[in-house]
Amino acid sequence: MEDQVGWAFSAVGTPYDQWVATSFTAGEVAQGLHLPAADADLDCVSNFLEFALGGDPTDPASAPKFSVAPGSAGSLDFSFFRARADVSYVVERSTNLSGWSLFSNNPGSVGGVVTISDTIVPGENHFYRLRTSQP
Ligand SMILES: [Ca+2]
Repeated sequence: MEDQVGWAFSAVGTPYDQWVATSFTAGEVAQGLHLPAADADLDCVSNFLEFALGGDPTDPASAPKFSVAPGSAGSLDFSFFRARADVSYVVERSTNLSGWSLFSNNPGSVGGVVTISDTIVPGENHFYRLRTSQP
């Protein structure tokens, strides 16, 4: 006769924790390379932004997944890959890098490239930033 006792469990945590489990080795986690503000592959994109934009945090060739480029006549296109349903994406715009205003809140669809167009105003600077957070 033989008795067996076993346990089955799965890791429970935030979606970021689950992403860490599939993106980093135990050795990398032990070194703290998995932390949201860290930049494990030294591509100047934080791990959390890699998570939000669908990047590979251990491959510097996978970034960046956002851009600003001329659009149709008289416009400028700001684009990024919206990878996650559980992340808030807020695009802000500034004309002077000190005062920022909301330009778009969670635009586009999850799993696709989001492009936001802005009208070019002659003689006016436009700066954009993407703020990502997890509720
Ligand atoms: Ca990175």
